[in-house]
Amino acid sequence: MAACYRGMARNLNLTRGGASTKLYSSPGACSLSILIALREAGIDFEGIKVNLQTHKFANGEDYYAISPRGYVPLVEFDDGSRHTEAAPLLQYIGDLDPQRALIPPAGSPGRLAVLEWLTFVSTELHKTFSPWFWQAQTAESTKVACRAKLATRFAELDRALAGREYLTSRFTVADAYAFMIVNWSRMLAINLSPYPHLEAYLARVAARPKVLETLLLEGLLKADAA
Ligand SMILES: N[C@@H](CCC(=O)N[C@@H](CS)C(=O)NCC(=O)O)C(=O)O
Repeated sequence: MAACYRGMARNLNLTRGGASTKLYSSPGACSLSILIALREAGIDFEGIKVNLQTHKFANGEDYYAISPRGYVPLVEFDDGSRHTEAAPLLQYIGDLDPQRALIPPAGSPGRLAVLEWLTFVSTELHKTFSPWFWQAQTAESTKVACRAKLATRFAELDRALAGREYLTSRFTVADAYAFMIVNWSRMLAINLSPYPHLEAYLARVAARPKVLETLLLEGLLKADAA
C-alpha cells in the first residue's frame, strides 16, 4: 500500500510523505490527530515519541534540539524540512492523496467548510483545553471559564452533528482533529452526556479501522475493550 501510494504521489508531483517522513508525537497529545490522518491517508512514516514533561527522548537527547518550541506534533519530511502546527499539517496531509478525499480540493466550498472546522478546533477547542494540561498553576477561575466556553462550543458541535455522520459530508482531516481534542474531555471528567450527537460522533470516528488501529498502537485503548 505504501509503495503504491509513493508511486501515486510521484505522479502527482507530491513526493513528500513517505517511508522517511517522521512524526514526533506523544501519546494522547494533539499529535494523535496527525497519526490518525497519516494512517487514514495511507502514508508510511516513522513515529518518534517525545516525553512532554522532560522534553527528552527515551535515549535522553533533548527534543528542543529538534523543535525549539518544544511541542508536538512536528513532522519532518524526507527533504529534511520540519513543520509544526496541527491544522496546516492536517490540511497538507489531506492533500497528499486527493483520491482518498480527506480534504476537498482547494477553492471549493467544501474546502472552506473543512478549513473552518480545522480553525474552530484549533482556536476554540484545542487552545481552550491546553492551559489545563500543560500548566499546573492554572487558576481555578480560568478553569471555570474554560469549562463554560467548552460547554457552549460542545453544544454547537452537538447541533451541527444532529443528523449527520461527520462535521462535513464525509470524514475529513477536520474530524481527525475534532475527535482527538474532544476526547480530552474524558481525562478531565467533563460529562458529554448533554451532547448525545457529539458522543455518537466520537464513537463513530473511534470505530473507523484506521482510528481504532491508531488508538490501540498508542496504548489509548486496550485490545479487549476494542
Ligand atoms: N500551536 C501548536 C500547539 C501544539 C500543542 O499545544 N502541543 C502540546 C500537546 S497537545 C505540547 O506539545 N505541549 C508541550 C509543550 O508545549 O511543551 C499546534 O496547534 O499544533
